Amino acid sequence: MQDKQLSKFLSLILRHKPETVGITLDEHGWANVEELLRGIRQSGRSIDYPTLERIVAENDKQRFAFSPDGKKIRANQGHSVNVDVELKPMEPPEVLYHGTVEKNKASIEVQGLIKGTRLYVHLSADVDTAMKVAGRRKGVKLIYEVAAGDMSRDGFKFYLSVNGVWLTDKVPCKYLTLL
Ligand code: HQG
Repeated sequence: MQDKQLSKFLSLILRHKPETVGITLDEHGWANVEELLRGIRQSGRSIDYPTLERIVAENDKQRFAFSPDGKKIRANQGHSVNVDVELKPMEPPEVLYHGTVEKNKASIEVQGLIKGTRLYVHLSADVDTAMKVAGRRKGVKLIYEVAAGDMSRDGFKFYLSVNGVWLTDKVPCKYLTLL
């Protein structure tokens, strides 16, 4: 299996469905590397420690991180399972961006941005990155500018994942501008 497919499978396991390979995540989202490798192999895919190291090191968005001793691994963001990856609240820049597609527009303009199945709403620091997020979906791409500075002054908390994704609980409509 190609690294890219294994990387997607890792995202599924470490963000959403660890049970797919018969493992559990601890409260901070860590999986035991030995158990993970064993579980992936038992699912019929071939993987070894050097391959996992390579996938983590070469991942275009640095989606995964090893613990300092290399014995545990977790996803840096994007979870739907309820884990605490120890994000620190952080002062956001004045504006952030969210990429989406046209079919969500009507609903977003009534409800604002909501987190759906994930633990947070995901925001990008620049338009290019937001465009890439939107680009994974079919349909006309839309970019919303988020008045993150105003939100912060109004008491909303922001977190920055170790791989540079901004996270917050929700974004009410009044902080959104369609670009
Ligand atoms: C949309 C990527 C209707 C929202 C990124 C999005 C991120 C609404 C979809 C991570 C809505 C949720 C997350 C509302 C939001 N009505 N639709 N009120 N509010 N939406 O996948 O932000 O490449 O859960 O616009 O970088 O697309 O996977 O979130 O289209 O980190 O590593 O509901 O995925 O990372 O979709 O992306 P998602 P997202 P990776």
